[in-house]
Amino acid sequence: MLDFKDKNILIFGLGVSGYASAKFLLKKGYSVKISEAGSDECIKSRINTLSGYDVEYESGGHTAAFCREADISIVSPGINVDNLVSSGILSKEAFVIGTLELGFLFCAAPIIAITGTNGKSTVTELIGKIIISSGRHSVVCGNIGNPLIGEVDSLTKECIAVVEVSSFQLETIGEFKPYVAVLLNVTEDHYDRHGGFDEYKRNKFQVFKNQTEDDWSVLCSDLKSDLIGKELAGKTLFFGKSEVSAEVSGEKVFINRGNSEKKLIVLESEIVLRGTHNLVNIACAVLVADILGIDMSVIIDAVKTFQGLGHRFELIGSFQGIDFIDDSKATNIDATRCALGSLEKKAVLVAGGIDKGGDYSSISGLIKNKVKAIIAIGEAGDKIKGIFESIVPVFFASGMGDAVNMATEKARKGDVVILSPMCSSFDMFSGYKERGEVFQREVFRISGARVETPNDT
Ligand code: UMA
Ligand code: ADP
Repeated sequence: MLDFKDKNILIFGLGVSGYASAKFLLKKGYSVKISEAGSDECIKSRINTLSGYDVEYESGGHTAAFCREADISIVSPGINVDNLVSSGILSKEAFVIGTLELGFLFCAAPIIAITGTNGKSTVTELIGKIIISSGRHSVVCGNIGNPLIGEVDSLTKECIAVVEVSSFQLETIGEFKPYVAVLLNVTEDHYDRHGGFDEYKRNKFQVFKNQTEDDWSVLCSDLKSDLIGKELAGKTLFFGKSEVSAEVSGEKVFINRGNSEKKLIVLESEIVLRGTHNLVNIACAVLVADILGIDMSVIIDAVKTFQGLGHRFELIGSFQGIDFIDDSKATNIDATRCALGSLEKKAVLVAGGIDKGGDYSSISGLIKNKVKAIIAIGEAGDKIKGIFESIVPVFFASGMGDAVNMATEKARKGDVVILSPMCSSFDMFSGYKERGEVFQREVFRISGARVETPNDT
């Protein structure tokens, strides 16, 4: 394993993962410097908390003078290493790992890594829930919010780390080797960081890169063709629509592994999650749990009681016969494609934010069939209008309050108002969570009272 002793370690970024990395290494007595581009109150308070340790830092920007002498650079996932090199902050030869790799190097527990464009958090949470229900200790972490390095102190080899892994994190792995690696799907996203689809897809397959025959590689059947002519080193299983180990057929999920007979696991009507994409997510989680040897009755119970996560195709209630759905976490086009595809009613779609470079016109057919009007918000508003205005009326809204007012005005009894933005949120909000919360607050405001929630009888 990489030796950190007597090395000059430099951490780039004092966000959630950089801060957790700094605390971990400093507690272990390693020599750490921190370089951070920002200098807001949160950064100041983090630096203050670390002031009891012997730590050097620079904030408000990265400088070559401060950064160049490092033996090991640990980079937060939001920072593009190529930019650090092209701006002369790091030399081409610098030894760089990401904060995920750091977590892996110190993690005693076997890792289940879940990556993909969409569904990562849902599948990560569900697998975590199933493992806990089986009585084993499991921690859910990674891109979902709490970095692996912040959890490793509590992880023994008897536990299981269920880690959501992003494409940004996969850029800076070295030895990262999950016992089970899952690739859910690869569709357009993050072109602003990864250049194009081929590069983005190559990056996603990195999750399998260090696996050996003792490990398991689990992929969606749509990705079978990507394996033609090459084999993964791990034992490879597929989930998805046909001839797979965990199969979605109509509204049913089956498991179909080894010598056992194909077995029905669950019907769509028995679960809380909605939409075919969630049946596929469930098939994936069931397959991983089966690999771990968890009793099928425990798996089925956990799946049936899984409530899903907020802001993901979440029905928040109905007002004047109009359903309001918060799908704020739909930060790319495919997530919105799945949301619209799952709707049986006509929709007024609230969309926009920061454009990530995908091809919106790929969902023109769905927009035509399912959407009666689009309320465009944020920086991508113009682009969205340009692409869809020949198909449906598109209106600009100045903010979320305005958007909810306009959407409710355009919708009629029996319709759906759905926030499914296809874009990231940082032009208007601190993240998808705040965007969803503001949407929900505005829905409650216009309803003048509590809307009927799905739990009302
Ligand atoms: N910074 C610099 N230099 C730069 C750019 C940023 O110093 O050139 C600083 C910022 O000022 C800030 C810090 O770096 O203080 C932020 O670091 P970061 O962007 O890597 O974010 P963290 O707070 O460490 O959170 C990261 C993930 N963020 C990203 O990948 C952008 C979180 O995923 C993750 O939950 C967390 O680690 C714990 O593992 C967020 C995310 O948006 C939710 N992920 C993307 C996604 O899901 O689409 C990939
Ligand atoms: P991630 O962590 O990959 O962003 P989430 O589970 O948070 O995934 O869901 C993000 C968005 O993607 C939500 O809008 C959700 O409805 C949608 N989604 C969930 N699973 C899938 C899937 N398998 N395929 C496409 N979209 C999905």
